[in-house]
Amino acid sequence: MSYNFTDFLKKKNEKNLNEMTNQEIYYKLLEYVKERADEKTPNKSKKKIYYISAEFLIGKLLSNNLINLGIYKEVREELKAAGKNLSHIEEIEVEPSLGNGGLGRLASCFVDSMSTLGINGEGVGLNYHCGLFKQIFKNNEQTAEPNYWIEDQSWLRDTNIGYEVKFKNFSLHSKLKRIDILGYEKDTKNYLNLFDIESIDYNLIKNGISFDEENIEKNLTLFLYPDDSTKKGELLRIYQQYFMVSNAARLIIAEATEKGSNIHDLADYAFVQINDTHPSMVIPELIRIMTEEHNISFEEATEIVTKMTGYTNHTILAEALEKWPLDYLEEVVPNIVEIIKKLDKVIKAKYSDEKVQIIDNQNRVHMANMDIHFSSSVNGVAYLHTEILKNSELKEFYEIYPNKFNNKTNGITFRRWLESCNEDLADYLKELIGTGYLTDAENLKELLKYVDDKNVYEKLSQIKHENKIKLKKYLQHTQGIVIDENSIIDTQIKRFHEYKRQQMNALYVIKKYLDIKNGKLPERKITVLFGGKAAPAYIIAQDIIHLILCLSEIINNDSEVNKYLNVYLVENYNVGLAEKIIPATDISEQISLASKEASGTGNMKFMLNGALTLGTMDGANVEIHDLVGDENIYIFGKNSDDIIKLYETSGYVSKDYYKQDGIKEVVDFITSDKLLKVGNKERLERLQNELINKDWFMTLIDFEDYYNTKERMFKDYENKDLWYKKVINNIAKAGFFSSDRTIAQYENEIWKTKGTK
Ligand code: 26V
Repeated sequence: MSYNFTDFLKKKNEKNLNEMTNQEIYYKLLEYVKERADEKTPNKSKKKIYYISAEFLIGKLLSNNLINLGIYKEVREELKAAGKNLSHIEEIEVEPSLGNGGLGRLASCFVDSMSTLGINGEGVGLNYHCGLFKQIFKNNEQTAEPNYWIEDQSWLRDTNIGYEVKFKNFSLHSKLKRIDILGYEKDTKNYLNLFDIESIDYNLIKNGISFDEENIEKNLTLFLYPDDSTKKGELLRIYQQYFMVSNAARLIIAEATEKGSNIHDLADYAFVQINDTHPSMVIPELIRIMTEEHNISFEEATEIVTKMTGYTNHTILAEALEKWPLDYLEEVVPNIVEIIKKLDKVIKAKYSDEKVQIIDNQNRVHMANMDIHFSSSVNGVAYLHTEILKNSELKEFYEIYPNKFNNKTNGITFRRWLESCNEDLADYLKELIGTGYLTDAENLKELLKYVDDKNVYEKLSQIKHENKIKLKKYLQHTQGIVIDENSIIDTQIKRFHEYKRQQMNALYVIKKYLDIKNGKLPERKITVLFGGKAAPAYIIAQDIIHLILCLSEIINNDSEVNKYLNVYLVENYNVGLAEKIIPATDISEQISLASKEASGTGNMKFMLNGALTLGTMDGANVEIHDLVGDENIYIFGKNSDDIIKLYETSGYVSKDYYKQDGIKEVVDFITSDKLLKVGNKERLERLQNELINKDWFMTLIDFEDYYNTKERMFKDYENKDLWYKKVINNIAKAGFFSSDRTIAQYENEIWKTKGTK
């Protein structure tokens, strides 16, 4: 029997709502949602999916869970009647920080979609106590603090499931914690399984996020991805990864055995999706357990494991593909090393090509290579990305295994990235086209019938304006940033990386600043928003952050300029901030160097929320372009074929571009007196030098085209009818990017769990 929140409080003999603080209400809502979730039964099928991932960037869960339970508006009304505001209560929730960026957010969208589609599929990962660092700006630089997100009461549920994990010199006992993953209006649910240890010791943390990296028994799940620029950091990461997959393997075998598996038939009971190479050791670990504990031959175990695993590649950057030194693995998990060596021997006997070997001639283990040989599916995350894997990065593998390679273009959950984050737009869409798009996103296409309707343009522009006001209030209250709701909002939010080219956007800001100083004024004020963290060991990315913070200081305080241009880098960008910034944005910056961004998923979120894309032909931008057509997207820059050729021929010389008119003065400004006055000389000089003399990610090659295309965008923005016609086209075509579509493809083409009994 369904009962509302007030009934729940009565049953528990709680105070009346109007006597409770927001904090108390939040905790009671947490209990209430958990109790309602208990009414749901687990998804069932003989075969179960284990989506193993080192990251799940789940975001806050309260409003999403209320939406999925179908009671968001009901609860809000109950609170309102008692004089309480649900959005204030949502603010109290601390956001878990179990991911870096796109990879972890994707995993979270996927577990939502698996539940919504009624697929028996769960996430498996680690419960990092301090997660990814909290970013704090001091003196125009990024500093890092631990993010203590776990409170006494949280979405985590304790279980009595735990396993012994053996390392070379000691063992650790794990403890499984779970978070309910409720499908959208479903009677069933799945779990996100997060393994942890009980002996975590916060006292190991010293200054900022530095900590005793050697005390594995007390630090294993303390932080997400510690610094891997040092040996100690790399070893800790190997400990984490093995701990994650060893537990996953135990869980898989326990659940399959419970259902009647004799392990020889394990592939009928389980399929493991390996999210990037972080969980790759699950392959040798499963083989080890089968051979050592279940009396299965190495050959048979290898065959079973190959059948029951699939590998997803999320990056083309060679430096980001994990290669663990064999002696590091020896130091941590010697039992696995024996299996990896055997697998390597199998491959060396078959293939002489050095590029496809698991262990290279420097004794490093190429985790992706092991995955490709010993899993049954290899997928990229957008059309272009998969093509580049097949034809260039992983060409030698594609020649051996043409049938293993497949594409699964990423997606996003519309429950969070529309229903929850942009309620006004979602309500308006329902008014126009009904609720069908909630369960079949392709129904958004029905919007096309309004493509010439000026009343719709007007309403969409009002909603955008309201969202800008909401963002303004939020940023003013939380960060002391006051944006102008009448300005055009131009946003780049994502991890800081040279290939994503935030530095190109910063150069644009400099040029605009110089334009304004020279009397060339924009028609409307422009607000450039940045958000993102940089890996603490990634110096150039820190320098780019520094440049942007310095530019904000100069520009926002210059009364001649700040009427026309504002620049802000929001602090500690996370899922919650994305949910507020995206609905308020007009221009979505997706400006990576073509061929380098595997997919991007922010691009999809912006499109769905009525922003237009300014982008290169990279990642999923290519598919956005295909769907909306040339006239509804602003594409600039060199294409991926040209860029790949330039790398092959070492044909890019940044200095040649630097010397051009219009670029030199912009790059020179980085070390101008104005900037040096507010900035750090060493950082600014290093960044400028990098741009002039190296520029590995070719910032300058696309600068002119970028500038001109952005100018064209600003001009088009002034023509409301033209702009909003494009906006409608974008929203209407966004259905393809629902993660429900992506997950349905994984299910139909790889996993095939449905109907297994
Ligand atoms: C890892 C590293 C490790 C150290 C060196 C620098 C570096 C740079 C990139 C990475 C990538 C990690 C994997 C990742 O997050 N990939 C992202 O996955 C998203 C979901 O598929 C996708 O949308 C993004 O394009 C892709 O960058």
